[in-house]
Amino acid sequence: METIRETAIDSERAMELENRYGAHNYHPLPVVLSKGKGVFVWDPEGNRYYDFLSAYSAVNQGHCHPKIIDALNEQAQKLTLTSRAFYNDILGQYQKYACEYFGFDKLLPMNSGAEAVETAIKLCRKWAYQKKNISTNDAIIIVCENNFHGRTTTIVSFSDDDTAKKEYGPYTPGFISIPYNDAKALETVLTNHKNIAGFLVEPIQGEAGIFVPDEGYLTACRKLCSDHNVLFIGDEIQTGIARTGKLLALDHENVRPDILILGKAVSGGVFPVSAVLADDDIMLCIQPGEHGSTYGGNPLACAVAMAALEVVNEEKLAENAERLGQLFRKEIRSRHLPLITLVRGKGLLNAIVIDDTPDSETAWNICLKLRDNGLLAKPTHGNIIRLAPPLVITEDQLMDCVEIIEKTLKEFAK
Ligand code: IF1
Repeated sequence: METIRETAIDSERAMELENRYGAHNYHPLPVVLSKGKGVFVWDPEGNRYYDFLSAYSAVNQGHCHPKIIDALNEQAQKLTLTSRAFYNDILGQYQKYACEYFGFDKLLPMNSGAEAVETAIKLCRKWAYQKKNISTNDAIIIVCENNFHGRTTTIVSFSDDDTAKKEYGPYTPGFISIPYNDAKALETVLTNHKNIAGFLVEPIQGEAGIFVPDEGYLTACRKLCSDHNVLFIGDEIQTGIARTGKLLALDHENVRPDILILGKAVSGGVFPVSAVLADDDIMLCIQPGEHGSTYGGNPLACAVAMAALEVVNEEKLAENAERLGQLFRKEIRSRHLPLITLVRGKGLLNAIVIDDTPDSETAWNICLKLRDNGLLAKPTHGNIIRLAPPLVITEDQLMDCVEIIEKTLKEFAK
């Protein structure tokens, strides 16, 4: 019988199949990955690369971390999915572990990050009608310009990125957009509108190009939300799970959100897992039958997520990200590399801004050369290259990558 899967196909065949049979909703860098371990990925021809994207910060624990894979394999032999029509023997244990881990009363389990963001929006609106007495269907949630919170129709409704938004109307109402990193702008909207339910914010704007707000911005927004009885909703899907040098990016300012949104590395890149955490007075605004999903809270996800979170503590990934992030930015800055106008970031979530226009091909072409030199990265918008390795990277590996970046930029600048 012909095997369904063509074993050991080469890169060319893999790209040919994807281009022929796959939707063209991405423009991947021309490299094919067939194996991953720790900070490394390999193509079918056996070429090894440092992964400096980490699947957009989903693989913080490193590719195929043995502890997480073991948890997956063990649970997969027992029970993978029950739906929430019944209890199962691991969901409550995971919810307890995660609630104590992040310091909240309850956890609502979902699968993708966008689903968790949608859940947070629904929860915030419910709270507004039940607890803040905003008239039904009049709740407003404030978002920031240049946000990225996912790609559902409602989420792109409040995006200002035309590529993510155009031709997906009609759009969901109930959102006001304000400038990022401007607490005064938040105060103005809170003062001039009475139906504000929540403020949804990324502690660092990822897709926008790793924009780190001024020190104190998040603290000021937290206070404004408390003063105006508005829920502070922290989207830590990309910045959470030790990526920025603390467990959560909000921890750098000791800001506690009313609703915490997690995804990506909460499962170490092994399985789609996302979560919304909040205290009882908010979380219990959703009653049985009012929200859910087939896979949300499945036993496989719970086993994987618990292992992934344990790895963060056991291997001190936040401390490693903090120390090596400082080293990375210092090394890149001190070498005054050609074509780099600046390097910015926090922990191991960094980006270099390339000295060319956003619509130029330069950043893309630099990424092609980085690939040839054994390091995978991809531009975010235009001339910004995100550099975010798994948090298990060692100092020697990081310095090796700094050398690759220097070599590549010098070659490119010739
Ligand atoms: C793509 C980047 C984009 C996110 C934040 C929610 C979500 C994401 C802060 C939704 C997802 C991913 C999506 C992926 C590329 C990547 C990304 F910022 F990380 F680079 F697009 F902006 N909140 N970010 O970053 O989570 O539903 O994807 O699980 O869509 O191309 P998701």
